[in-house]
Amino acid sequence: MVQVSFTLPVPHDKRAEGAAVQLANKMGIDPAMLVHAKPMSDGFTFFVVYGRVNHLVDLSAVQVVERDFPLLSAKEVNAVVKRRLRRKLSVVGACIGTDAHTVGIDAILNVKGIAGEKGLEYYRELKVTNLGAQVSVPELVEAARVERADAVLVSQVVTQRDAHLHNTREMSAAFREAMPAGRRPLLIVGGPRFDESMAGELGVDRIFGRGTTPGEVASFLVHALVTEKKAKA
Ligand code: B12
Repeated sequence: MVQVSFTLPVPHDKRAEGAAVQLANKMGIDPAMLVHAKPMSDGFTFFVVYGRVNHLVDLSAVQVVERDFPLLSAKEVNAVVKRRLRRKLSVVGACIGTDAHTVGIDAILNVKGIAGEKGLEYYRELKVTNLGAQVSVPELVEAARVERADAVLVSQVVTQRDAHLHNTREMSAAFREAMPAGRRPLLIVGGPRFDESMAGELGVDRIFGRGTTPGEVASFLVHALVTEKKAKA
């Protein structure tokens, strides 16, 4: 049984309710029950429809990016950085392009964090520079250079006309042009509508999606910059 909601460009009346059920049937919901209808503004109605769907899903065909690094506590992250890196790990974060949605990157970086977890500023061995909203790519590259960034964290929430993809490609190309391979910071992007499997295609090291916690990001930083790097050396 599923429940879906949508808005149709029709004024609210019995005919509109019938249209909502008809649409639900065409979506494969059968029988479909209209459980809520509300006029939104002139000529628009919001609907909630509940019913049975007869399609099957194939779980084995679903592809996801699994976490391939251990989840560490803040104490463990600090201990590994201190012992193995012997200096603070520098992180520079920003929303790039015209994007002003800072809540996501702030959730990861600011002390207050999210979902009961403190953000990266809380980690004693991490040095965080949060550039905020609408940062241009040249500004970001320059800040990364000045701060000797080990990692650059970029947030992209607006996806209209694939802005998040264009901006990410522009950002990764700019870092590749400005810095030689061994000196380039780890490039991480995040936002609710990214496809986490596109990292390679976009030229970044990792993509984090909806519901990411600061602890996951800190653990990945340690894995990629300390544990894995030492193993390769
Ligand atoms: C708050 C908000 C705003 C605020 C932003 C305030 C601020 N300082 O951030 C204001 C009012 C300014 C705003 C403006 C606009 N907004 Co707005 N906004 C929202 C809203 C309601 C919530 C976003 C949010 O804060 N989520 C909470 C955070 C915690 O979640 P998150 O961003 O997903 O972040 C998590 C993960 O994605 C991940 N993550 C995110 N970034 C990163 C980065 C890294 C490095 C990592 C590791 C992880 C990570 O970790 C976070 C924590 O788990 C959404 C709708 C919604 N409910 O999502 C619309 C929404 C994002 N906005 C939208 C739009 C269209 C706009 C405007 C264009 C509206 C307009 N016409 O003016 C403007 C654009 C302004 C601009 N220049 O960017 C659309 C975007 C559509 C799209 N997909 O392109 C949305 C989806 C609303 C909608 N349904 O249409 N908005």
